[in-house]
Amino acid sequence: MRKPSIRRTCAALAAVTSLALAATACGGTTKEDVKEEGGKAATAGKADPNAETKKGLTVGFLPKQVNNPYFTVADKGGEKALKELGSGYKEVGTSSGTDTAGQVSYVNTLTQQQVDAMAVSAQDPGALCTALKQAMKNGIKVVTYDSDTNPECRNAFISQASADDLGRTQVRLLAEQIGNKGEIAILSAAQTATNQNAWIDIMKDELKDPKYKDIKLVTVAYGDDDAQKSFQQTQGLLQEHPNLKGIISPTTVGIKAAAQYLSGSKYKGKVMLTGLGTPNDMRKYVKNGTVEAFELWDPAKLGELAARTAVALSSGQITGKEGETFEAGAMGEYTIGADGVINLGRPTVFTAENVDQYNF
Ligand code: RAM
Repeated sequence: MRKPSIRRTCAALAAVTSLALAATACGGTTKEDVKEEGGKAATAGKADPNAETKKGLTVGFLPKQVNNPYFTVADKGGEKALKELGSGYKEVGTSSGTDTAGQVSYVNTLTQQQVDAMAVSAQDPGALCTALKQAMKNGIKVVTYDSDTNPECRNAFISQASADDLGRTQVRLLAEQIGNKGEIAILSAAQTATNQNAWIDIMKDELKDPKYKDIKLVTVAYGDDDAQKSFQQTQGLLQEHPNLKGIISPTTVGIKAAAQYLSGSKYKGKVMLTGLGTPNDMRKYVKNGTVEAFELWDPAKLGELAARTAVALSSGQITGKEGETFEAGAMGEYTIGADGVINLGRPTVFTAENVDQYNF
């Protein structure tokens, strides 16, 4: 993938924005110095946990994909929290989950608009880095949520749950459903997605455990978080692997499309499906016997934590360094972990017994 050079991006920035901002973004005087520390971007200066929470800030949300119901819920959580905190919210983004160039240009737009902070879910770990570093040079706080960039390209990452936990639990769920035996496949999102790739690496590691010696991962397919492509990929998986016993789809778009395909096919209830889905999308497939169990975190809480972290960073209460703590309203206190990662909590497993208790 072609990454924009600093010169090209700066020339583009100068062409569309005020000269002062372009000069700042391209190496002129900056509001604050950003230095790399411990593999992540941390702003110079010390955190003041007692600093007043600033009001009237603008936080821009840039999800992986705007028309994805998962991000609609997540970003609404961010909007609600910002309202409570007396700050403003805006959302920009691409409708395709594989439009990294589009994401780069939205980062630049938010920088030009001089937002105070941005919350970004990255389609690719490296592609946004130049643009995000320019944003930080302009004093804009950058948090990633859901899908990270390289750590030095943001101040903090709001992780939905530990990647380790998510990768291993999805394998355990499927292994149980297929009696620890048979061929399995993974139906992922975009091939570059940081979050899915992190989970898939852990799944492969989990599968090395001798207790899974009779399970064989035959392939990883990519549906790009596009419903139609994910549906077709599921169909293809079953045609190419007639002995397939189960599919893990760690994406809300993928698991829904796979469930839709299985539920209308002869494989319903025979080929097991698990992964990450929303209760609202999956309810009918759990009830009609296509799916036994799947998992997810509360996306609204993820968006809320991203917003609250962005405001805490902008208020100087935290800088993104490991060990700093901050109050996230009713969500309680959070501590920043290694590499600026903040974990939301543990995922919930949904089955026919509890799926009706959730509405997202
Ligand atoms: C999709 C996206 C998102 C992921 C969820 C589980 O909506 O790929 O990044 O976290 O699924």
